[in-house]
Amino acid sequence: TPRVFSGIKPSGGLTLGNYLGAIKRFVQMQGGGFETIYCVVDLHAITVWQDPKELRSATREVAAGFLASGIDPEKSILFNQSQVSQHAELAWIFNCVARLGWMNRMTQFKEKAGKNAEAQSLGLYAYPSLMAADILLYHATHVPVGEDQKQHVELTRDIAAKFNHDYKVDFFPMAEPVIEGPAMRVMNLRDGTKKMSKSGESDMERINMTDDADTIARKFQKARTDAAPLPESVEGLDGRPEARNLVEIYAALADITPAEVLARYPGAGWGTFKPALADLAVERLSPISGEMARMMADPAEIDRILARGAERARAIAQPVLSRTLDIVGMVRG
Ligand code: AQP
Repeated sequence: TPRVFSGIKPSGGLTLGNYLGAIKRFVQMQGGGFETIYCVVDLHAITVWQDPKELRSATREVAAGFLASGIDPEKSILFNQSQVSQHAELAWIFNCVARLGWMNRMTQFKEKAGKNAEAQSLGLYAYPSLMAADILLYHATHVPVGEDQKQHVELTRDIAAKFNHDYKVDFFPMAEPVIEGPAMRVMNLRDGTKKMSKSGESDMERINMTDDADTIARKFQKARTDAAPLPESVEGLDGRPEARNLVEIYAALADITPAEVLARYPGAGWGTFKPALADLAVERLSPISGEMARMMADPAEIDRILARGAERARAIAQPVLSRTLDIVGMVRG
């Protein structure tokens, strides 16, 4: 059976971007003829500074977000990365396969590092190599990700191909990025040209999965837009990134197309559309945030689920790592 792997970094609380761009599709893939493995990638989170207490809490919050959105720990394997040490071990091998030139082309590093690349951790630079290990450790064939992660999945294919070529084996499969649907890139509410991020500066630029109804309404109300009303057709959204973003968020939440959203609100002004969007968001998110709050009140249950998931993950990962070490020529007793 085809195998899905994907992960989310506990570098803060979950956003609407993580939900629409990732978790919602993870849930759809579960039981859809795939074996599904989902990971809270805590080793990736520490590539930038994380306060230990906040990291622990964010790890549990992301896990609760998965579970509350419909990830069933019986149907999927759900765990946090650091409990399966094989990820870090395989990443080291891949650090020796990947080329510096490949890493230098990664746009996410350039965006995150900005002008200050010299001050970044070595881990942030090597991030894509750990991500390749995450995927290839399970011989995953399908990797559902947002548009922004596509380049990293392509690098994973390059690493797999070079490993297979150098060691003259046909061992690691070529993983496919799975990118589809509207609102795959949810943008910042204050600047429609930037993506909505967990770690963005201002809380007003994102919807957090734990925001209450009033906060969600206020954030959409204050979301930046131009003054023009909604256009008649989707072509009319060209050159209007903030308007496009709000229409696409509505579409993704309602499971309809952006054209259908515009047909539902012909020529509407923001005074009409923003409250409608806020109501829809609250309707869709509040059952999830309610369940997340319930789970977070008893983190022992979350920890048990993650530990059990890690045990199942190791059962797949260890044979793949052992075989890799054999191929590379490591002596093992
Ligand atoms: N704004 C977004 N729109 C659509 N998809 C998104 N994803 C993240 N933001 C958006 C998708 O969520 C998954 C998990 O992402 P991640 O947490 O591993 O890393 P990220 O993409 O770097 O997420 P953030 O929120 O921007 O975190 P920070 O601020 O810490 O860097 C991925 O599939 C991603 O595409």
